[in-house]
Amino acid sequence: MDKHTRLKLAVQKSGRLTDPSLDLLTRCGLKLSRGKDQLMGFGENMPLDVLFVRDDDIPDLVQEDVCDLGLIGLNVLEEKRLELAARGTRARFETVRTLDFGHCRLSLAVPAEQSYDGVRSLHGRRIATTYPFLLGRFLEQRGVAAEIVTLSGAVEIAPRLGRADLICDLVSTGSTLQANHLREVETVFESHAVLIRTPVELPAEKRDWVERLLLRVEGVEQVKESKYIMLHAPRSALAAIRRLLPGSESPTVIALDGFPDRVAVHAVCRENVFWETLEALKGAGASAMLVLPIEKMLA
Ligand code: PRT
Ligand code: ZN
Repeated sequence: MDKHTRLKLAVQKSGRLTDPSLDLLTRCGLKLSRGKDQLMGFGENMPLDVLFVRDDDIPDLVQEDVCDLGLIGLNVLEEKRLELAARGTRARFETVRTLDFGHCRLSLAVPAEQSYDGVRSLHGRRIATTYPFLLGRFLEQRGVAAEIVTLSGAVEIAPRLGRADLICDLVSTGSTLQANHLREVETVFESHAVLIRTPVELPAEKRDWVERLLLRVEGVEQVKESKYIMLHAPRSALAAIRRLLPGSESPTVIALDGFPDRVAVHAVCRENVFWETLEALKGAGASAMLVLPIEKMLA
C-alpha cells in the first residue's frame, strides 16, 4: 500500500499520554514495528502509522492534514480551538471518541495563606497560566477583568517570584499545588484524552480503517470496566439479583439440570464488580459466583 492510503495518527512522544495512548492502540490490535523513541512507528498489521510528537503539535498536525487522527488532551485541543477562533480561523479537527485516560482539570489556585472570595474577587488580579484562551473564556463568561500572564511553564512558582497573584494550571492529584503552597479554588475546565480526526473526506480505504478503528476504540473503552459475572441462584431470587448486578442490561438465565428451583445467571456488567456487590448478591441467595475479565467486546 502506498503512503497515501496509510492513515497517520499523531501520539505524544514522551509524556503522560504516551503509555495510555500506546496501550489503547495495542488493545485495538495494532502492532507497531518501531520503538517510541523514534519519530515514526509503522503499523505492521494495519495501514496505520504513528507519528510521535509533542502534544502541543498534535492539533496542528491534524489541522494541517499532515495527520488524519490524533490522541490528545481536551485541554490542549480546546485551547487550540479558541486560539484559532481568535485569529479568525476555523478548527479543522473533530473529536470522535472520549477516552478514559489523561483525566485532569485546569484550576485556579491561590497562595495557601490567601483568602478567596469568589470569581468576582479576581478583578484586577494577575493570573499566571499556559492556557490563556481557556482562562480568558472563563473570565469573560463571568464578566471578570483580570490580567492574564502567559507563561510557557513552571506556572506554580509564578506567585513566589512575584510574577502573578495566583495561577491557573492543570491539576490531577493536587500534590504539586500542595508542594508549592497553593490552594485550589476554582475549576476552569475538566479534561481527559480524546481521539480526534480531520473533517476532510478521506479516500475509501482510509475511511474504512477509520471506521474499524473507531469501533475497536469503543470496544476497548467499554470492556475496561466491564466484567462477566456467573452465579447460581434460587429462581425466586432472580428479580433481586438482577437489581444488584451493576450496569447489566439483560442477563442470560440458564436452567440447571436436576435443580428445578435453581438457575445459573450470566451477565456482562458494564461497571466494576466490587466485593460489596458479591456480598450483597450472596445475601440475596446467590452462590458459586465467578467474576471474569472481558478481553474484547463488539456490539
Ligand atoms: O513534551 P510535551 O509538550 O509533549 O508534554 P507536556 O509536558 O506538555 O505534557 P504532559 O506530558 O505533562 O501532559 C500531557 C497531557 O496530560 C496534558 O495536556 C493533560 O491533558 C494530561 N494531564 C493529566 C496532565 C496531568 N494529568 C497533570 N497532572 N498534564 C499535566 N499535569 C501536571 C500538573 O499540572 C502538575 O504540574 O502534572 C503535575 C502533577 O500533577 P498533580 O496534581 O498530580 O500534582
Ligand atoms: Zn506540551
